[in-house]
Amino acid sequence: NSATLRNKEGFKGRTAQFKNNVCDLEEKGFNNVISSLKVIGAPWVAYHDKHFAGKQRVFQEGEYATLDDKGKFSSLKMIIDDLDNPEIQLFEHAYYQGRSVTLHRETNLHDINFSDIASSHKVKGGVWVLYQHINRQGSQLISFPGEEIPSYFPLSFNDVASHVRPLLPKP
Ligand SMILES: [Ca+2]
Repeated sequence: NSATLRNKEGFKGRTAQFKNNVCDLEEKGFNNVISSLKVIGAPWVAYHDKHFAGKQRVFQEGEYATLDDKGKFSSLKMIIDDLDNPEIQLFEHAYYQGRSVTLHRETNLHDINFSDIASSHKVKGGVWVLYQHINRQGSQLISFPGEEIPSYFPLSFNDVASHVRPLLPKP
C-alpha cells in the first residue's frame, strides 16, 4: 500500500512515496503542491488542511495525472478500515433529527427523495463517500466506520449531498 506524489502534473517533478498517514505534508516538503499521484493498494483520502481536516477527496488505486484541486492538499490518510457490511444512516436535520434513510449500497439520493437534504449522519459500517452531485461529481465528504457527524454546517456540506457510495472491498 502506497501513495506516490508529484509536485507537477503528468507524474513530473519532485516525488515522494508514503506508506503511512501524513498529518502535515509541510514536514515532508509537499504542502500545497501535489499535482499528480499514483495509488497502489488501499485507497487514500487527501485533505486541504493539515491533520485530516477541510475539503477532502478520495483516491482509489490508480494513476491520477491531473487533479481538480492540485496544489491544495496538506494531509493524507490511508484507508485501512474494514469495508465489509457498509451501512450509513442519513438524517434530514442536524443532531440526527427529522426524516432519515438507512443505506447499504451506492445510491443516487434523487431516487429516494433525499437529495440536498442531509444534515447529519451515522456510519454503522464501511467507509462512505458523499458527493455534492450525482455520478460521483462535485465536492466530497468521506466518513469512516463508527463515525457520527452531528452537523454538516462546519463542513460546508449542509443540504448538499446528492449521491453516496461505500468503498467496496477488493474481490
Ligand atoms: Ca437538512
